[in-house]
Amino acid sequence: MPKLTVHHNQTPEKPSRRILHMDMDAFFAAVELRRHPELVGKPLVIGGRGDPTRRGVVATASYEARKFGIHSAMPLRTAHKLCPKAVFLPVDLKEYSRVSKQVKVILKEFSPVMEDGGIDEAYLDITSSEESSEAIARGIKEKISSSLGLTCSIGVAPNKLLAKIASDLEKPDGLTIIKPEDIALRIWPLPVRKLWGVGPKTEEHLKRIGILTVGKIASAGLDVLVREFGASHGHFLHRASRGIDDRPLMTHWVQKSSSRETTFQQDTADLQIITETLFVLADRVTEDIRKDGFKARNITVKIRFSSFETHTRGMTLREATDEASVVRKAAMISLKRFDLEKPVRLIGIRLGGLLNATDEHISSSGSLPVQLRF
Ligand code: TTP
Ligand code: MG
Repeated sequence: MPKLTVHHNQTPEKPSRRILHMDMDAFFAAVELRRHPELVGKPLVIGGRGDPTRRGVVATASYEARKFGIHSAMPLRTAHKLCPKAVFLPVDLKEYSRVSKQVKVILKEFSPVMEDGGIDEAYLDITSSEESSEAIARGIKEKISSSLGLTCSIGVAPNKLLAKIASDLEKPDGLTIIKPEDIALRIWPLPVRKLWGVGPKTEEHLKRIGILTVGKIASAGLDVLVREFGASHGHFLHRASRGIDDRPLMTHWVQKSSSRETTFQQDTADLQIITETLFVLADRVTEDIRKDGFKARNITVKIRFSSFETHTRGMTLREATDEASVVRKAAMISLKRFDLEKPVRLIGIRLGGLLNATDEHISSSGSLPVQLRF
């Protein structure tokens, strides 16, 4: 264990916070198990179309399947090789989103200050609650279990960084409370990757200079970290490894864009298939923004070729729109600007420059594209 002192009072003017992080256990798999109870206890893999002979990656795997080395982002085919007896199911995002919303409603009953961290996780600020952190965490776990039949893991700590690490420490069905004085014992022995902001590249770099644990970063010295990683990332690593994180909870996200994409079952150079697929995606993404009450000004088409080379072409409309016909037209103009000689692996469309459709200055559009981009 490195010898150093943690200064808990880096920001004495700020009273200490209690931040709770909740993350659902094997979320997609757990939701599937509710409607397929006969699969409980069996290795279960959720991904793509649920067919390991077709292209696709693992979205998640039940804890039983993880014992075979199966994990998120692994090709389904590899997962099947590792565990041929595993059951494979397709991804049903609609169902998981529905359950996700129910989870968030429950969380908000415990504190109105919530940051939505994604489909299966969220942060709550419980600083002003009279109840103990443990009582709140138990209350949330009980409510999620009794009303949704699902388990989650919770971490409570003085900030988001530590709360997120804490919720992961005793998964599944975990409850971990981290106080500043626990940092040396619970955080420093962890591998560097557990630290938010340390990706594979930083991990590799740290390894090269002999740093494998969070504690080693903490004892490395700011000058070394700045020399190796530059001022910004160096300071970040120095602070994060000491458990310092002043980031506030982001309770309101402003949606900036919405997108849809799909990978072809087989790479294709057939313009008709490409165009039809693009139109389906255009209709869907338009429906997405319309449901959320937005109109879009920027339309961008993305194409990944079989070589994995990826290009985008896009345009800006004079007026924002939520009409599928206008989006299709703009998508078609963008598509024509690609050099489509190589087979296409993936096609996607993004609607950006989103404006609230109820804004007065946005009139209903049927507008023609005015400005080409890229
Ligand atoms: P995670 O919370 O990372 O994973 P998990 O909930 O399945 O398992 P854990 O108990 O370790 O928290 O992600 C939440 C969901 O997001 C997961 O169920 C599926 C989806 N997901 C993907 O689709 N692709 C990915 O690469 C990852 C990491 C997650
Ligand atoms: Mg999870």
